[in-house]
Amino acid sequence: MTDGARPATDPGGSPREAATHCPYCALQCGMTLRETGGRVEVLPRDFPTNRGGLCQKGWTAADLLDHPDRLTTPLVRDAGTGQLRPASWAEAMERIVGGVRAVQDRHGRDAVAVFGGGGLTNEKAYALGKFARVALRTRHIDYNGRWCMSSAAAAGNRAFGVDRGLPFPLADLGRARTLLMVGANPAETMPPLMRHVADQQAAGGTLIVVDPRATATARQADLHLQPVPGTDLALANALLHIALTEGYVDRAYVAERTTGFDEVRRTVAGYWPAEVERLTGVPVADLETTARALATAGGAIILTARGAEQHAKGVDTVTAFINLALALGLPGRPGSGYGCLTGQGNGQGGREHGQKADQLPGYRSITDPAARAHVAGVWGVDADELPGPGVPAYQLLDSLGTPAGPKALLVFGSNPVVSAPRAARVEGRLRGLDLLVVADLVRSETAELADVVLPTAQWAEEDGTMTNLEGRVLRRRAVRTPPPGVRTDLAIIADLADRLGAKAGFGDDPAEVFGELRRASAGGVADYAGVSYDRIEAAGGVFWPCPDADAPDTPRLFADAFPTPDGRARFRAVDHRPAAEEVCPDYPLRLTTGRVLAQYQSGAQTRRVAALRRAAPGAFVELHPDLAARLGVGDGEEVRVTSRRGELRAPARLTPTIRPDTVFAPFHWGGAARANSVTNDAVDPISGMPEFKICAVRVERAQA
Ligand SMILES: Nc1nc2c(c(=O)[nH]1)N[C@H]1C(S)=C(S)[C@@H](COP(=O)(O)OP(=O)(O)OC[C@H]3O[C@@H](n4cnc5c(=O)[nH]c(N)nc54)[C@H](O)[C@@H]3O)O[C@H]1N2
Ligand SMILES: Nc1nc2c(c(=O)[nH]1)N[C@H]1C(S)=C(S)[C@@H](COP(=O)(O)OP(=O)(O)OC[C@H]3O[C@@H](n4cnc5c(=O)[nH]c(N)nc54)[C@H](O)[C@@H]3O)O[C@H]1N2
Ligand code: SF4
Ligand SMILES: [Mo]
Repeated sequence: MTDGARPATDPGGSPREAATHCPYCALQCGMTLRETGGRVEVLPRDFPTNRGGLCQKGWTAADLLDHPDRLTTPLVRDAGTGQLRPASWAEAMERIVGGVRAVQDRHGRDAVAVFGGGGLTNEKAYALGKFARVALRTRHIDYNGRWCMSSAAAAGNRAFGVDRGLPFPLADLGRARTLLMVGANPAETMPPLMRHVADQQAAGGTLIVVDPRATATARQADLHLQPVPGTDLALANALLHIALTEGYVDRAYVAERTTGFDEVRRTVAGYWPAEVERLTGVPVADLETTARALATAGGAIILTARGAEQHAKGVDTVTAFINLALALGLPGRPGSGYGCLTGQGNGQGGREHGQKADQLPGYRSITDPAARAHVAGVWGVDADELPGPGVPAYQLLDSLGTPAGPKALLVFGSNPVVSAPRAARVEGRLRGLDLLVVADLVRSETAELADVVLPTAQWAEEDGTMTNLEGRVLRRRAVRTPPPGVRTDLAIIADLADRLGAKAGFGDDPAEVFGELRRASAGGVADYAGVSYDRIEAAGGVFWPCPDADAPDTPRLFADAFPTPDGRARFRAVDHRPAAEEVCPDYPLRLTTGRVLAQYQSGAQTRRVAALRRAAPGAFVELHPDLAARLGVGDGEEVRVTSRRGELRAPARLTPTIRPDTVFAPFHWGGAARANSVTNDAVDPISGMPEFKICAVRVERAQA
């Protein structure tokens, strides 16, 4: 049996239960799966992040297990008909191995690329990174976390010397006297998280939300700042400007625990609140109230999420909020700090163990000779054989099939045809490949383009670990085995490595792979050496770094020092700059994109769940009624949103909750309603994060 899954119950047999976590977002809500007579039921389970709560997506997660759309056999593209047709595993694997060999013989090793996902377990992310480096021996691997966490990760590393989304347990939110959420809408993206916010407000704390839309989260806030998209950096600098003029800066903390404040002080001196009001649209009085609430309430937490981060200046924007937090002496204080809300189920662990272009397990750098030697030792290969760094996700996808770019791509856990920026261009690149392989549960829009599709197991059918938004390593547990014909990702990777003649061993047992991951991560920043399945089970999760099986784990970072060479956090002066694409007479409006409660990401999974489809049946374009009146658009009428890259069509949804100069579209749908046909592929120069959250568009009635 593969993957440590337990045998399925006999129909009518006694129920089998597994204590596990939701397959979707980084909150990783606790749930119990109960299988009775072949049917799997989701029951909420009390866990410190969700406290017994689940959102609609979690409640319905088991609906995909026996769904008619589920893939249960490999598919290969038929040379005659050009269509995907069922095939045996042997045929599918031979087709892949033959294709990989042909491409590499002709164009070299780097001509094959791998694209991973932040939903993969730690074991799978680790195996995939190892597979690229030692089985394919290509430098080209990156993953969808680049769309998600890369800007906050880069800013965190730069300032603190470590990238753990929340450097404290989520429950600390309940203790924050002031909570500032910038570009985060957890009421829709992580609903049970709002229980901690409710605690915070019930204890007399203040919630301040920064969002161009009055979201469900913003409506719960004591103060909502509604800036022009793409102006958060200036807003943060203005808050620090006010903190300086009002004498709120924690001088002792700055002197003892940080470096580089002088330059930041000089820079923010130029951010006069009145000027920043003109740029952001946020009144000076609200800026002052916010600065005061952060500085004088006796503790504050500042959180960013994708609204602030998915910009071509996302790293600097996060840095501006970190500067503010440091100046107020927040990081490392109980009930205070800066954190970023990680998005995908294993968004945190997925960025630690080697599926990132420049990274080896344990958050090690692939260019560091000592890191290469350590990991090569664990893998039993020569360090000189390991490739160097690849390129970030968009650069990789945009190079596919071009003369210098890879000619083959293997995708595990992403649906870039819907979720990549400037998606029509990416789709074209994928179509130009010699070989596209997609491992998925369903025929996603990306699988539809593949030469080979491999059916993979779902969360309820596999064991492993996930690292949630708090940096807490959790156990995913199988309640049943995969259906006949379906293999786990680990088994697929191991089989491919074997067929490709890899020197290093690849196992399909998650516990064994985790044991190897522990050794590979030992001594790294994200050190898992002291984490074991047993310890996770006994403690209900283990916070990394955890180098020692006999020593405590690390729920809170930075109490005494930062993991930088001198132990101090680093300020860095950053300046506002305009979005990569500004509005102009031809494209006079700003488009921003994001999420709705009942759909997840590219929608490949959740669009197939009937209850979620009923709750959120299709795309829409949010318009302010004043803007709609000017455009002559009625509620529900189809509109066309056009940018320099393409267009999307969807019904207008009129709401006074959005700024009149901005329109919003969710990105969960493909086809004519695909938001990413319109978005800009400008990327942050440091992180490679695309500018999903702002581009210039024109909106008109589709039937005009
Ligand atoms: N229902 C649901 N939940 C999810 C997901 C999902 O797809 N669906 N995905 C998961 C993942 S991977 C992620 S990354 C998280 C994302 O979680 P969030 O970051 O909370 O989600 P988004 O909707 O992308 O963006 C949040 C808000 O940013 C605002 N925004 C847009 N532009 C700007 C701007 O320039 N400045 C500011 N301050 N705000 C702006 C939007 O109006 C939006 O309300 O959600 C996770 N949870
Ligand atoms: N316009 C716009 N675009 C965005 C964003 C935005 O805010 N606006 N947000 C970006 C962000 S933050 C993210 S995270 C990305 C996400 O976008 P994607 O990377 O497309 O994420 P998913 O839709 O979760 O894709 C996961 C795919 O893998 C499959 N899958 C699920 N679990 C597994 C598994 O264990 N193994 C394998 N092999 N397959 C599996 C699913 O069925 C699905 O087809 O989208 C980004 N795109
Ligand atoms: S909030 Fe996230 S982890 Fe919790 S049930 Fe919903 S999707 Fe699942
Ligand atoms: Mo994400």
